[in-house]
Amino acid sequence: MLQLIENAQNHPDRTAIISDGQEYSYKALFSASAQLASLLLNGLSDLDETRVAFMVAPGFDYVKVQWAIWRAGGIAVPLSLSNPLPAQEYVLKDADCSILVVDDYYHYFLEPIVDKQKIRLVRMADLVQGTDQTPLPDIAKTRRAMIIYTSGTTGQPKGVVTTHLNIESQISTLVNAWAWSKEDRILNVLPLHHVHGVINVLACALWSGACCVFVKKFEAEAVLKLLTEGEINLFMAVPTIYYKLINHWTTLGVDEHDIVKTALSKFRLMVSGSAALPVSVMEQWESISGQRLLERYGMTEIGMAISNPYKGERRPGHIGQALPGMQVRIVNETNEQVVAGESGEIQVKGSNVFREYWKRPEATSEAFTEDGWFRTGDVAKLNKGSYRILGRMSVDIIKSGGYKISALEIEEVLRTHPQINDCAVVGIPDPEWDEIIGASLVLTVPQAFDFEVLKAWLKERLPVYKIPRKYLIQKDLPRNAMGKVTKKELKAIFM
Ligand code: MCA
Ligand code: AMP
Repeated sequence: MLQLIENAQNHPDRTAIISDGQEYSYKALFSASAQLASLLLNGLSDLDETRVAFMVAPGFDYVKVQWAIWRAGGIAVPLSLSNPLPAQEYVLKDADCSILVVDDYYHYFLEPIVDKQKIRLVRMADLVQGTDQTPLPDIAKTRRAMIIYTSGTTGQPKGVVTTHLNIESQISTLVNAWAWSKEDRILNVLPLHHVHGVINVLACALWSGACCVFVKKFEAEAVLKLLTEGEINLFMAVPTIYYKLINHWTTLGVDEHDIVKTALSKFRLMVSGSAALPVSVMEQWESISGQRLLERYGMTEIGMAISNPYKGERRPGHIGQALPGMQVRIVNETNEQVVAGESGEIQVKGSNVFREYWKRPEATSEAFTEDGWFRTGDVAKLNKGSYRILGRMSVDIIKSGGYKISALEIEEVLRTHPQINDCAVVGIPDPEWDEIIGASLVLTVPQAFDFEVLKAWLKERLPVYKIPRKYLIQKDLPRNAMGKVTKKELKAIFM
């Protein structure tokens, strides 16, 4: 049996999940996921790595579906809750999903594309109490477990495939490094189609017999209130979320400041990651909450690789040391390891590292060196025993609100607009979002152009965080002698 699910049997009566104001025990999760697994199997003995997409709101039902897919032998493909239809369609098609599980709310949203995909639709409402439970298959841990879509230096997002072994390794690394225990109670505010929310928060909690409390969506006022109620002792978020919480805190009075500080200083741990944590945010948060944030570094393909220590110095502007079991090296352009203090690409090895990009053998082999190191594309240096991120190798990778975004993907969409002749997209530094997206446009008829109309047009094609926030109309894009757009120059114009 998978370790995560076996662990659940050690504490059947503990509360696993709190969502929509209701508490659900591990026993309830165990039995509800077995029932749903039977329904997914639909008479088969094993789903044999069938891709099962699911679009279910954060909460008990989400976890029930994830566990059911794994217990039935399928590959879990969590869909973003904010992607517009074309982006959902892309994932369903790219991952060759043959089953789609939806709750009623998302059913109506996805309905227009379900028929086209010839996919078996399972609605949560179809699961009536008392559904017969069939025997569930034994799952070898080397089997594929999950596909998470991530953007890269290719136009379209790629599916990152992890096995059960990868996932178990990613979880146990963090459970040990950050001293998780069954007494922990974490608040999840992160989307559940990315490693940060799925592994670091949810899976680590459930592996440990701890409790995961869900809110449907991040909202600074409500979240700060929940954090101060004394029920939660662990929190993990992207820097943008800490920035937004700090902003909200500034609107409160002195009495409320005292309440916040008293409550938050009792937390066991608060973690930041997915993007660089500005030193100013770390310092402000420490003075507000008494918590020195633990910054760590990871990636969809590798889980977490580098972390500041749980006990010991958490250095501002630094991501810490390699986590136990992870090998980390910094290499130069010729792929030779550099000495401490010199900068280069972070490369990583270890059982956390993913198996492949789904159906992309070339991209998979390009992502690894000949001797098996994963190339992260991030540039760092080792500074007095702690890694410090310096940036990314590709100017086409943008990080905004913790999301990784491909400039090329946005450019491809923009170029399909009838009034756009050419375009280039860059990330512009921003204190709240890390970067915001800037688009430089060469238009057919500049006079007749309306940005609000363009934004509405983009909203139907891209998730909200991929929509450019700044636009520049240019006669021509800046190019070098080879005709390549010089994005550094473009960035400078925006800034
Ligand atoms: C939304 N808005 C933005 C952006 N996103 N503006 C600029 N840049 C953006 N990226 C605007 C909207 O247009 C809207 O504007 C307003 O902000 C509110 O939009 P909403 O969608 O409600 O935003 P939000 O809910 O406040 O989102 C902020 C967020 C979210 C909570 C920080 O972005 C988030 O959940 N990020 C986490 C992503 C994550 O988990 N990444 C992990 C992947 P208006 O009001 O004008 O309409 S990385 C990973 O997993 C690796 C392994 C790792 O290391 O962790
Ligand atoms: P994703 O592909 O969405 O999993 O995002 C992974 C990327 O997030 C990494 O390659 C880094 O560029 C970035 N990242 C994650 N954690 C940190 C951090 N602590 N500091 C700077 N960048 C980070």
